[in-house]
Amino acid sequence: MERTVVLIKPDAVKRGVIGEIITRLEKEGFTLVAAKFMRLPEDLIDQWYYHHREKPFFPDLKAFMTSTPVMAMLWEGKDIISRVRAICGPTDSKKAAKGTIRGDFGIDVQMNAIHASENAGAAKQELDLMFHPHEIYEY
Ligand code: IDP
Ligand code: MG
Repeated sequence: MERTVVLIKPDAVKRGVIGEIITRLEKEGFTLVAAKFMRLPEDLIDQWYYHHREKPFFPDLKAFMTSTPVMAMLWEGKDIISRVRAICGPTDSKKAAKGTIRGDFGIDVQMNAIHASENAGAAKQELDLMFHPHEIYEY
């Protein structure tokens, strides 16, 4: 079964919609297999967003991502990577349709409520960065 890494980002944590976002994933029929509420270390963010390290917005993104703990989760389901990306909506919350997670809970292009792995390679890398094998529930 396919797995994807989801982070509920600091803007959504501050707004108190962790539960609502988890409910949406549960209603899709996906299974939660690992979770932790934690403040991300800076070196983890450097690896997570390695492809953005030269962008002008990177220092700001890093400050945002460490401003509160995030809810880091591993979810499992059929075709889950593309299905979660679809219910997330596009990166810019202002362009995201109502009914998508970013459309309903995001604020702008940076504060967009949620991270979801982009493809299978990213999902594997993010899983390895975020979770130890003993933190993952095997049904
Ligand atoms: P994604 O999260 O939709 O995959 P990416 O392009 O991979 O989008 O960017 C990672 C994260 O970096 C975004 O979710 C957002 O928080 C932040 N970000 C992306 N582009 C911008 C920008 O132009 N300004 C500020 N933050 C950005
Ligand atoms: Mg991305």
